[in-house]
Amino acid sequence: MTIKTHHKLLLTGAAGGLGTALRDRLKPNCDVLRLSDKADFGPARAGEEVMLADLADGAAVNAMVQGVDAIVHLGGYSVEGPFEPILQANIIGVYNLYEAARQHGVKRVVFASSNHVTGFYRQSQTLTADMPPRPDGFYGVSKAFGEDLSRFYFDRYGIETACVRIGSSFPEPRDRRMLASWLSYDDLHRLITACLTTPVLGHSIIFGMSNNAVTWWSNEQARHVGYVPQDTSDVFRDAVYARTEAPDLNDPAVQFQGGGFVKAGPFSG
Ligand code: NAI
Ligand code: 15L
Repeated sequence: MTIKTHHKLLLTGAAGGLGTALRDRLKPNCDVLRLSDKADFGPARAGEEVMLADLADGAAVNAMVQGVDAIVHLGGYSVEGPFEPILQANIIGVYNLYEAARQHGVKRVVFASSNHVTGFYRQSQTLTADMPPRPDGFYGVSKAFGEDLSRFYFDRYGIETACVRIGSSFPEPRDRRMLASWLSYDDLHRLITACLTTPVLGHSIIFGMSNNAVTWWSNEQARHVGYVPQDTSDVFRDAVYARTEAPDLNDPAVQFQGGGFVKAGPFSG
């Protein structure tokens, strides 16, 4: 299967954890990989361009998007926290990105949404993509906004988006919760590749998880994307159980899918 379907691909959030993991993995997906972040991460390597931009700066985002064929949008405030920086990066930032995409005719986006859009569902529930959001904080609300905004830009302007509700994408699951939510870096790349290459993407919500035995999510409604995970958290299960305490079933972080995010804050004044 050829995965090079785009000439120039933009990766935002390139200085972050997932951006760093995807930088080399995404090279075969394109001729030129344009990398962006607000933080400096050094010079471009072969086959790359670097354009620093703050997502809250509309003019900078417009320049960042000009000339690319598709966007993998990872940039943003990535945890629960105070509203103001989340507003700037994840709400104004995603608006700036879609406005730039519209103006420059970019037709496909992979948007890093989050499991925290639905963090206030219980760990005993299995979710499908058509269930209503139940965000577990300002961060989850901001990702739900990104999902809604991208749906509007699809319905109105035909910009296709995969909203990937990433679970927990780290080298290994860090705790028992992540045995359900874990997404390996290689599976994340497989998922993004599927979103970039599938002939018709539409506006799709996809749960970003590996092939874990314990799961809270169903991707039955995203079969057209053709994502087939190859990794599983199961190989880490014994080690995670050995180094972690038995869960307190009265703890909201254990009851709800969002884990500790459901009890973070308050962050106001
Ligand atoms: P990260 O925090 O390591 O990276 C985010 C990057 O975005 C950083 O390099 C940061 O400098 C950049 N950024 C923040 N505000 C910005 C702004 N205003 N303008 C430009 N760049 C800005 O996060 P990570 O783990 O790499 O996540 C990447 C994306 O995936 C984020 O959008 C996050 O919300 C999402 N995600 C990640 C999950 C994970 O398990 N790693 C789970 C669910 C969602
Ligand atoms: C997220 O959305 C965060 O970006 C990441 O750092 C993890 O906290 C992840 O969710 C998770 O729920 O484990």
